[in-house]
Amino acid sequence: MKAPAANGFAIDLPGSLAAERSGEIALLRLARPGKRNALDDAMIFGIERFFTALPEDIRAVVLHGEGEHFSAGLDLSELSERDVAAGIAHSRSWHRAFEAIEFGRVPVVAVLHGAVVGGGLELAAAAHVRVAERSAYYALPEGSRGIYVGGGASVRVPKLIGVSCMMDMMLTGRTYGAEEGLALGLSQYLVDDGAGLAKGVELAKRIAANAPLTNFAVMHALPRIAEADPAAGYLMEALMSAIAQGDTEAKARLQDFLQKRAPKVAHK
Ligand code: 1HE
Repeated sequence: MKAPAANGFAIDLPGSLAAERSGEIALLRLARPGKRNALDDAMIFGIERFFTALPEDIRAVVLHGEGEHFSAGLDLSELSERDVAAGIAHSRSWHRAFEAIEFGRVPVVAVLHGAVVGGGLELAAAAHVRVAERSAYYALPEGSRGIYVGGGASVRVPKLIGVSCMMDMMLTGRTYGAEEGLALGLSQYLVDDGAGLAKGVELAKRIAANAPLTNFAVMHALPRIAEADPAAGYLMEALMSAIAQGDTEAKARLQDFLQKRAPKVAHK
């Protein structure tokens, strides 16, 4: 189904995904509450299409879920028919979709509530900033379902909480609540129930106000530098830094500060 033109997106999305525009911000909603936003193939391919075909004027995205839960993860009803080769292809399709988020064109803020489990946590982990409502809880129940993560969790989740915490979640079925998730690094923000979307949009607007080249560097250079050997990392940082400061937008912003037109840095 094509998203209605009134939304400003000419991207084919299934009925289980809903896109909206708020100025320079795009909102993508998991809209399958009857199945607790379980992620089926149509949603995964829709997510990939959405993030690869975002209009040029969109500068940040907010990803959120409809109903009581962010996402119950993989649609388990699709699992039983797959053989090994199809299983590999399926996992790779999730990798492509979530790469389109993590290494896409603009930063993504995920707003989490209720169950953020299995593939739902893998999806959230591909975003750049996570806001959790108090109802959010995190789990990797793949162990108890007799399967293994396939949407990038082995790579992304240890970067947030470490290998040992992820092992514990998968081996023992341990869950974490929203406050624990904040302390561990699963989310960067914790807000009251019902306040997540407004906070997500507020953060996305701040992100959209950055120079695009800075956002590019944070999304694409920072994670690679952090994984590079230090010598290559320092060199890459120096190059990225020089490229960013050479941009006319950086020069204009620095002049604004020197002419006392720009806000000071304050801690509220
Ligand atoms: C589903 C799914 C699903 C719900 N696939 N249909 N994920 C899990 O192991 C989590 C499984 N889900 C749950 O534990 C619970 O559904 C929730 C805690 C998320 C929500 O509970 P609740 O009481 O609000 O809902 P419900 O009654 O359990 O579910 C409502 C409907 O959604 C029901 O269908 P219905 O036709 O009987 O109404 C459920 O069957 C359906 N539903 N979750 C399919 N996941 C790339 S690899 C990633 C690997 C994984 O993600 S493994 C983790 C899978």
